[in-house]
Amino acid sequence: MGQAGGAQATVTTALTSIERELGMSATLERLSNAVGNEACDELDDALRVIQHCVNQLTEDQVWWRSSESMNSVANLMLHLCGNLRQWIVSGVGGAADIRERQREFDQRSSARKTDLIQQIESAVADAKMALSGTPAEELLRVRRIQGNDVTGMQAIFHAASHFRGHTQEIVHMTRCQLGDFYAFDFIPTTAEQGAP
Ligand code: NI
Repeated sequence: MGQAGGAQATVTTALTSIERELGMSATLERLSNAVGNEACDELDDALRVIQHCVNQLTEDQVWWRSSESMNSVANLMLHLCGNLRQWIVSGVGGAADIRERQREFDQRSSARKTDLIQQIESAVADAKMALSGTPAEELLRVRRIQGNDVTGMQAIFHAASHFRGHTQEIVHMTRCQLGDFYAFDFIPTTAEQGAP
């Protein structure tokens, strides 16, 4: 191979490496989009379950608590709004952090179901906006949230699992209050789904 051939080989190697890098960045973009989309789907599904519960409860039952030191379903909804706005809308999306955490637990019977649902729908919508199109480097960048140094990825895992955890608590409180009148969200109908 002469000099020209050597130069050609160098160009080919450089092109291959650029193609590889482009391929890698495309994969990273697909991966970071997938993380954001999965988090959005998880929030949407948990929100749907919360709505399913609240729709079955009366205005009083939404504010019921087993003792003064325990949270009502309404307080948990306000708490989820605060957490989601702090960890995702602010922590990932970059909005100002204006959370006043204690107010989430201190509030008493001043908001109606429709207002509570509207607040949590709005928090989820804003979180989904912050999660859409988050680049891979933002998922890896460390930022400070609620006194914790966390990557964007850790913030998303925290907020999504926190949201789902309290959602299940809301399901439990709804079932405790309604007993046999609770309408299940999911009833398996096929053997594959676990039907008896
Ligand atoms: Ni919590």
